[in-house]
Amino acid sequence: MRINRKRLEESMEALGRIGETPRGGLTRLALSDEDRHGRDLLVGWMRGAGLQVSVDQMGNIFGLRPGTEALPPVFMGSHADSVPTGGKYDGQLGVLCALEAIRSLDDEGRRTRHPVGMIIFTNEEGARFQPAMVGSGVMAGKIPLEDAYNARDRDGKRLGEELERIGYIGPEPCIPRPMRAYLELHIEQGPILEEEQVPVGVVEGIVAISWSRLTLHGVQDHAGPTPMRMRHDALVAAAEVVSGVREIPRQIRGNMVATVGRLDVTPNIPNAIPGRVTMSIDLRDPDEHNLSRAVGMVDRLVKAEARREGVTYELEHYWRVPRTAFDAEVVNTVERAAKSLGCGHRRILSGAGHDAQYMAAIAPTGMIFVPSRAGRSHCEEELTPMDDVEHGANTLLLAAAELAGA
Ligand code: HGY
Ligand code: MN
Ligand code: MN
Repeated sequence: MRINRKRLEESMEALGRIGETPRGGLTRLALSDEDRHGRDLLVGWMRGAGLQVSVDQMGNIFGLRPGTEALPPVFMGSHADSVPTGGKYDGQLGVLCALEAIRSLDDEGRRTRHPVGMIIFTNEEGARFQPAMVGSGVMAGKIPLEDAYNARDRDGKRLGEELERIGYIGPEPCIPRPMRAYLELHIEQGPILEEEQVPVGVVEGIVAISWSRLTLHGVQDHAGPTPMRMRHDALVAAAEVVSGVREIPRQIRGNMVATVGRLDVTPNIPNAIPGRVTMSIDLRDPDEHNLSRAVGMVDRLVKAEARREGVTYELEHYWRVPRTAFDAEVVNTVERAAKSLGCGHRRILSGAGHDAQYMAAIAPTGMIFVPSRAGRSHCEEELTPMDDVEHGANTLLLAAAELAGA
């Protein structure tokens, strides 16, 4: 049993055109018009494949192919939203490979004991509305639905209203549901598989993640007449914090990563001393204890730099996802599927968060990685060669078929 490579490639091209950037990347932000357009296209394909389609309160979209017995389904899934000027593989590849696996079961006339389904999760990226992985987080009971609805984007738009606006607030409760297993195919977004020339990553788990939001309040003033001795410059304090955050992984050693990806300056003009700066702080480590130590180091760093510059601040560690281990039986099933295809494979830990991280809290979960060209992702250069996509998709098909009792 194999997937239909040509049909998969055509679906990738068609979906990839929705939100395509001039440089061939993708901007399809959660709950934007492009996201609605992509969702509509996917729902049309899911219905065309004979799936029973439903939508829950968070806009997560479910498609179900009946089994021969009324057993908990095997779900495959991922997300269809992207980061700004991102790539055409992050998330959408997993959704399309899930659909292709289901279509291939039909082509082969295969019945499965367990129903087989697919899920498209809302707002996995956390680019427009923070935090990330919100659709799966609410479903896993880790993020309250009201908190998700109250998240606001840069323009102050509320997630709940945007979900209403695009017509994807569904009637189904966004709560855990019985699952035989959850499987997610995703690009590695790092360099390991390509460096080792291995097409399939058998993902054993995901690192722990912490997101913080820092607001520094200085004294907005004129850039000319204000003597240096009088200044309380929020951007100078922020610059020290950015450098200090970059130093933390070196001090912690191990495999920590730290990123300040977002920085907003007010009033952000040449001739005013910045009065306010907000910034994001993203810390990740396979080791929970190291991550907690690093969060403490951020607290001390911000306190010291604020005092030095004479500014005040609010620092909120608002999102924490624990180091996640996937289900051994599912991981072994993925490995056996890759082996049966004769594909090179290796076990690997994910440095990126995924909806599977929350699904692991409510169902036996595993992931399949395919290589990223030069390890690049969250950029328009994101690419996975079609041969690798095919190996990954076939691994997904065989693993899902085995778990579903084909
Ligand atoms: O942040 C992440 O790791 C994912 O891309 N949302
Ligand atoms: Mn992703
Ligand atoms: Mn991503």
